[in-house]
Amino acid sequence: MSKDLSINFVLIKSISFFTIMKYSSITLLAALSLGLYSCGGDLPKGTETPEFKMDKEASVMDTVLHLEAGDDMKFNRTAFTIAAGKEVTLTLKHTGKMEKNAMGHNVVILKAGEEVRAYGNEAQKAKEEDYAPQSLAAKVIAHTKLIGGGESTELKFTIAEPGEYPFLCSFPGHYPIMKGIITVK
Ligand SMILES: [Cu+2]
Repeated sequence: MSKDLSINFVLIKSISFFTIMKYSSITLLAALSLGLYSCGGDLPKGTETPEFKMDKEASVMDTVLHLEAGDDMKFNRTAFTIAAGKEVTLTLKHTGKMEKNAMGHNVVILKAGEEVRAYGNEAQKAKEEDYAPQSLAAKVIAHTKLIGGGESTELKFTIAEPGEYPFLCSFPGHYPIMKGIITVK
């Protein structure tokens, strides 16, 4: 604004030269405001390209599921969408410091229709099997091992049938908070 005012002031003295300056400053301002508009996300109609739409669609499917949980007993994500019949990798990282005995985490993926609560209630009794007992294996698609602070583990699995597959951490008392859904499409 002050730049414009000074230009206007000098205009009185030397009109012919500063008329050019003034016009170029208007052009600059117009360019700047156009730039601001496009940053604001209010794009004019017709500027959304087909490529952009394709990217949006592709990012909906997860191919690697990165899960993290710390001593705060929470998963960093609770919803994933994967493609039916395609192998995916799930990684689990324990970002906390507590030991496996006190704050262990795992990921158990249940079959569609199984309940986190029902599974978690039974599984948490099976300390000697790291809370993923063989007796409940029929309800499970796959599960990671149980890990403590600073550890990581990973798991590869494929789900053929579309549906909603619940997952949980089956360490005692964790499943009411540490749970989520993997949607298979
Ligand atoms: Cu846990």
